Amino acid sequence: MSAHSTLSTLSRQVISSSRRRYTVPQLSFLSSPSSSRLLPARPLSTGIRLSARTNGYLNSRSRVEVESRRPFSRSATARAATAPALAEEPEEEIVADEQGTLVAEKIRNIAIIAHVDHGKTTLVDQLLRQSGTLKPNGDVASTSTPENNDATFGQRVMDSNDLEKERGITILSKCTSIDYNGTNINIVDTPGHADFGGEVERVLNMVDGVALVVDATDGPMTQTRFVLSKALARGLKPLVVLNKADRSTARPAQVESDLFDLFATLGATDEQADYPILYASAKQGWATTEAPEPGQAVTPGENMTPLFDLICSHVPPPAHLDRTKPFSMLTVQIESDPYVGVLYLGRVSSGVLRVNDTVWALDSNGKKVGEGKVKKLFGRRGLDRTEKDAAGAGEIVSIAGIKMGSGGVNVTLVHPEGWGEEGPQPLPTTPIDPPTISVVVYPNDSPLAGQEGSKLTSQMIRDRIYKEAETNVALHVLPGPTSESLELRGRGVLHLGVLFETLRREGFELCIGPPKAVLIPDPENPHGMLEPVEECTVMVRDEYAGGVVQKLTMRKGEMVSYEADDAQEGWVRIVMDVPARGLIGYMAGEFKNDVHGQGTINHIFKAYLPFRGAMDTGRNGALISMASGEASGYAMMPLQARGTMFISPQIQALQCIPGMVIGESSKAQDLYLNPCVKKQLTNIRAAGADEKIVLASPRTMTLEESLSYMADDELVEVTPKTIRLRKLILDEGKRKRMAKK
Ligand SMILES: Nc1nc2c(ncn2[C@@H]2O[C@H](COP(=O)(O)OP(=O)(O)OP(=O)(O)O)[C@@H](O)[C@H]2O)c(=O)[nH]1
Ligand SMILES: [Mg+2]
Repeated sequence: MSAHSTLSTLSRQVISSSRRRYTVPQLSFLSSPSSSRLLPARPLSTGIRLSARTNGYLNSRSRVEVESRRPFSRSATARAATAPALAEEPEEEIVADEQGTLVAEKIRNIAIIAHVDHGKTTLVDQLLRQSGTLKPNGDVASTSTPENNDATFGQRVMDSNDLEKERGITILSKCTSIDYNGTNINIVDTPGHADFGGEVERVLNMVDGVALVVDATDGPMTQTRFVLSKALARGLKPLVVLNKADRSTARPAQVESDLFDLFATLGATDEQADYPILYASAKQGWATTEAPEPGQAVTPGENMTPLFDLICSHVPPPAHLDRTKPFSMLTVQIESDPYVGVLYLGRVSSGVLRVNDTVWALDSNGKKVGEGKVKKLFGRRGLDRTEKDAAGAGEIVSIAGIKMGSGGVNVTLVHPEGWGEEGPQPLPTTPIDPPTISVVVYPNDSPLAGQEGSKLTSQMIRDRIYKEAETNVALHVLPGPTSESLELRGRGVLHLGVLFETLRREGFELCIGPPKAVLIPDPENPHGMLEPVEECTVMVRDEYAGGVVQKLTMRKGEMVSYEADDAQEGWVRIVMDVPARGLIGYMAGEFKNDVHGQGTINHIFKAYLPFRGAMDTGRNGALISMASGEASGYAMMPLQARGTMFISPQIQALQCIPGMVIGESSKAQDLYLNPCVKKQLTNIRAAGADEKIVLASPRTMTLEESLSYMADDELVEVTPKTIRLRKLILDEGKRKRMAKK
């Protein structure tokens, strides 16, 4: 395509709308015939002015004032339905300079950050819809209502991989791009779960601003603090969206005040603390700058226009990046495409990159780790990739054609020439927080190994895990205690659990040891160790608070504060410092039972503190199978009195092996049982009816729950179809001998 030469003859040129589009394969159903349109959006309906004044609540800070130039009069029902219609009006087009790159002043790069479930992905959905980037499935303009709007467009479209859809959470950061009145806005949706904090840290490299989303009921939570502290440390100026303002429980005044305190505690500069606030409902598709009267609900806005405008006015364009220097870019993510192979995603840091340019890859020490000719260059439009001929500093692009031996993330791509005597240098990378949890992974040595999976050897597991560590920045891989094993370190059980879940779907079989906290030597005490301690915030109904505090104290937790929650009557907010190893078992299952489903628990890494000694997790002995074969209801019925079962032949036919943990005993000692006895059949007909077999429902555990539950001498055996909790040493005699030593 000779677009580059054509473009160079013109001083200002509208990017060709006939440019080829590449659709990300798994999302191809979302592309539409008219999607080559570059700019949707109606002309600006509002103008934004930032001004500082007292906000009427507890703190004095800035507020955005919007002068509405076009009165909206539609009803609330029509509000979300207008999203597709917004795109039908005349477009203002994005302009490129004579090199074919986007003008830096017309680019905005922003990350959406927040605590888990505060509505980041839902917000990105609305921005995609209302900018006209995401087209509805079919012609729905006349039938669309807020109620069916999600079905029309697809819900949380950015959560695109299988695990994300299943769990309803974001795991990987993802980038999308929309055009709004001539401005190209690149939006990065980030995960909110503490275990995926590394993902947030790495994408902050790529943006010039952040939208901090805060739930208007919950207020700032642990992960709000974490992501905000990372953004502030990078000198970014956040804008704040108080989301879920539609809920009747919203308490914007209190949340605003808490948020201001948080900014102050985290040492925000005056400029950063002068953040603008929007009140929004991502679900209903509106944002407004109008602060509610004290004690009143937020008056719903019309649409997301105030947020679009605020992004354009508050986030600085990447104009500070020098386009006259040679090209350089730090890679942030690796993507793969069935047609063009591996793609490296990042924001161009300097210069201009064109197709066919030669590029070197440098690791963080400046060593050359790869090179190649740029085969393809892609920008983004919604969920699709769009091909480009050139990209200038500030643009977020994916590059195909570079070959690297290993690595791929945090690698600097540079033009080899033009750097003077020193030659090309790597771009600085910000170190991210170290992992706190470690597990050991072994190949599957069970008698049933190889029946379900196809990838069994330690070499296959090793290769795959090392490959994962190249892109999963918070994952560290070390040699394990045996030659066949590996030690994996991650941010939490969920972080590692998601990796194992991915592996088993790829056909791997492996055995995973119990998660342990990563201990480090104490510099002040040559015989002591330091362990990671987490600040744990529990919101719970007051009748269950005592039980939670007791359990966390047993796990060496120390009380920081205990106070009634302002938001909900009858609830308390407890903050305790608990060693990370104490939370492993508790968070997954026990907490849910203790609070009868009425509570939340969140944690954030606090510090490495002196080891607090052995702890009692209160787990009883195990019910261990001593036979192999399929478990039978006939055998299990009388065994139920011994404790809680983890398996039930009435729910799932499961092969047992000797040494498998089939339940938790009601006593402290382990018990050996035979769950596989079959009723002997004779040819003599019994006079009476057979005894009816009634089994209690078993306690079924997910992979992460099993990891959290397991004891030190146990393993979780993971195969594509089965998760089996078992003893490390399957043979009873050998295990007892080892225990005595
Ligand atoms: N009432 C109401 N619910 C909302 C709003 N925004 C999001 N939700 C709901 O909140 C839940 C979580 O939304 P997500 O968009 O997945 O939250 P997230 O921040 O992306 O979550 P993670 O990526 O897992 O951290 C979903 O059930 C949404 O429907 C809102 O404005 N109002
Ligand atoms: Mg999300």
